Amino acid sequence: MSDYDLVIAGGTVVTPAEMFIADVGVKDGKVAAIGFNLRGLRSIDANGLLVMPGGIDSHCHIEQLQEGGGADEETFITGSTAALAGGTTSVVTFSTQFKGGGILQPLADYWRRAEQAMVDYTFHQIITDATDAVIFDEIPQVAAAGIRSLKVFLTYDPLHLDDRQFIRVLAAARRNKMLVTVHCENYEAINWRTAALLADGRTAPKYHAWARPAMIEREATHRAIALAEMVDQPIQVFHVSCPEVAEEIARAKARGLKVWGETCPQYFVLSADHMDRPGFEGAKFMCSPAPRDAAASEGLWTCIRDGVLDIVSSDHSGWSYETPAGKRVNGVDAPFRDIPNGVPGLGSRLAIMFDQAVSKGRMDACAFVRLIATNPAKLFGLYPRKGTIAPGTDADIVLWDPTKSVTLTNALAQHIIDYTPYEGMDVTGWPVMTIRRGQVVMQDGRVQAEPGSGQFLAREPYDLIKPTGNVPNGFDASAFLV
Ligand code: DUC
Ligand code: ZN
Ligand code: ZN
Repeated sequence: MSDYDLVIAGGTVVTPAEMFIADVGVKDGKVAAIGFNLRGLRSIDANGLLVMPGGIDSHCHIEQLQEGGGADEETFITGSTAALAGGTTSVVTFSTQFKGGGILQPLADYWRRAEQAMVDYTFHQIITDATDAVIFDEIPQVAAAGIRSLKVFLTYDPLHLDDRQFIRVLAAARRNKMLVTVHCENYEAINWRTAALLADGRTAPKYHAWARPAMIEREATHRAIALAEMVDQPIQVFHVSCPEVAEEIARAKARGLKVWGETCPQYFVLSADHMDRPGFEGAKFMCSPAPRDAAASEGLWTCIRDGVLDIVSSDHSGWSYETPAGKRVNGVDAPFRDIPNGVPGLGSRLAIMFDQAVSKGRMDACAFVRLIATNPAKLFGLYPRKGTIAPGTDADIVLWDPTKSVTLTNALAQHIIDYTPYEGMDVTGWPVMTIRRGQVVMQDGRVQAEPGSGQFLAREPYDLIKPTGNVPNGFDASAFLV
């Protein structure tokens, strides 16, 4: 008799806390038991493999709506394919707002697109125009729909918010039990340096990094933290590029503030030098904040070990290199200012980080699991349904061969973007099977899942993002609709 629909037999189960050899029994899409000699209708031999929670990519841009119509090239189907190929089973993507418009209509349009997903999904709601209607009327409806995180940009035309608008978003999040995620770079400083660089004829992709040095990321991070402290609103600083910025988060954490930090694979394996390739080639590596240097990359490991940075997400962002609407939308001679930012990395996030973290001996597989699955689940209100392997959790599992060496190529990434910035990089450790809610959806690189088989992950209010209760003078200004 079979007690389980599926048994993953004899692998090394990796949880955020420990590693042990056991069988995992799956029933009705959930982990039902961890033990020995479990019997299932189907059994998968995981001997010699790591059995880890499916990755959660809590920051990726998939089919994001564009102003004037249309959407990013990466669709929910192609993005899901890349995710599942790379061992990621859940994503958090972005519903956006266009200045002068509301958030509910684009959210409805975006949600319809997301229903094609083959991974489980939820959204961050981007706020680019903090009008009374958005702040007092629409954000409460977004929260009620189960979307518990907002995203704001402190730079980028036409997305950026000024401090007053940012404070209003923080207060709205506090009232509606949401987390605020922040893109921290100083808008005016970037514009000023950009103008000077262009005036000096320095237009090539490498000057992208010159326009946005680390201190302008640090300044915005400091400001975001100070304003969040004033409102008593938890925040997560997105895509921290270097230790100098992470120091601001470390100081906030040391003072007991609810501030968390995310970084991305590109800040470990790319540097500003990549943007100095001949001709237009450097555009392939342009993202914001800009990758720094080898010392900064190495320093990020200390930030992770010290618990200052909590998450590694991809910030997957799709602009093909050869297509007219991609990186070269303004021509191959466009100044760096006019080249779209972002690098693809949804499918390669786990492989790069496993190689860097575990295969290169910087940390064990439990710590890796925390970075790519458990902490994203906890910080975005998906835990314990997602992010670990234990009885009652969704059976989102990646079987991982820790000894398999692979040279990364764009074809292996399985996204729609026509290049990967990681082309030719050697990694050790590779996903051989992905299981989503008990169903095998990737085996040996072949993704097999029905469009629309991903589920929307509605998020209830959760304890981690409760305010601390400390506001200046004991006066909670967020209670007033100003
Ligand atoms: N930076 C972002 O903030 N978003 C997408 C791409 C990028 O480089
Ligand atoms: Zn950003
Ligand atoms: Zn982003």
